[in-house]
Amino acid sequence: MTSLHEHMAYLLLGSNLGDRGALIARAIEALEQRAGTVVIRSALYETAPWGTADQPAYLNQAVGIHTRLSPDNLLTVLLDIEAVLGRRRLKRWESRLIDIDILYYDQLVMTTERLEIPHPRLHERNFVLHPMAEIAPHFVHPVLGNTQAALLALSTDTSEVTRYTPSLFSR
Ligand code: A4P
Ligand code: MG
Repeated sequence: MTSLHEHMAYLLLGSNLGDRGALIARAIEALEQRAGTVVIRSALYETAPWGTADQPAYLNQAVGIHTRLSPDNLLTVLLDIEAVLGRRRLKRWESRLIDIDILYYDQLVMTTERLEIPHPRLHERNFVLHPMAEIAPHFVHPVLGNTQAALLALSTDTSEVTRYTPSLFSR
């Protein structure tokens, strides 16, 4: 289940429905309680929907955590946090209010039916590369061999990503 050693995992949080900033904040609190210690977090970014145009804008945030959970157990915890937050808020919506993806887990490369690490599409997505280049510019992608800063510089994604400043009232 859990290992003796701590691992470094990078996660991406995203929300495009409901009170996006509050959902991401609550997901990070849940991560602290159930997955490990959040050791670094990016700014919040407001990002154009990638893949489908007719969706509201996302907020995305990347975090680095120290965890003793295996990748598989970490995923189980993330899916449960998604379910708890989604269910509690707006159960009538079909879309998920909160998405938590595993981007990296140490320098691990794995593919199972349930889990692919590194996340297979991360290098094509400015909404991942901007926050990752902010918090871990020198971290090397274990398959592509590029740093996060280099992946961002090489990205051909044209979708818009801007730093998001929540209003003082919603902090
Ligand atoms: N899974 C496999 N690998 C992983 C991983 N590394 N991390 C499996 C997390 N999960 C992983 O996930 C479906 C299953 O993927 C999980 O149960 C797990 O077994 P999901 O999050 O329910 O699927 P999804 O998100 O609907 O589909 P997909 O194709 O994974 O979508 P993405 O890639 O997650 O993209 N635009 C902006 N601007 N910001 C966003 O955050 N997100 C998406 C979703 C699309 N466009 C976006 C954003
Ligand atoms: Mg996901």
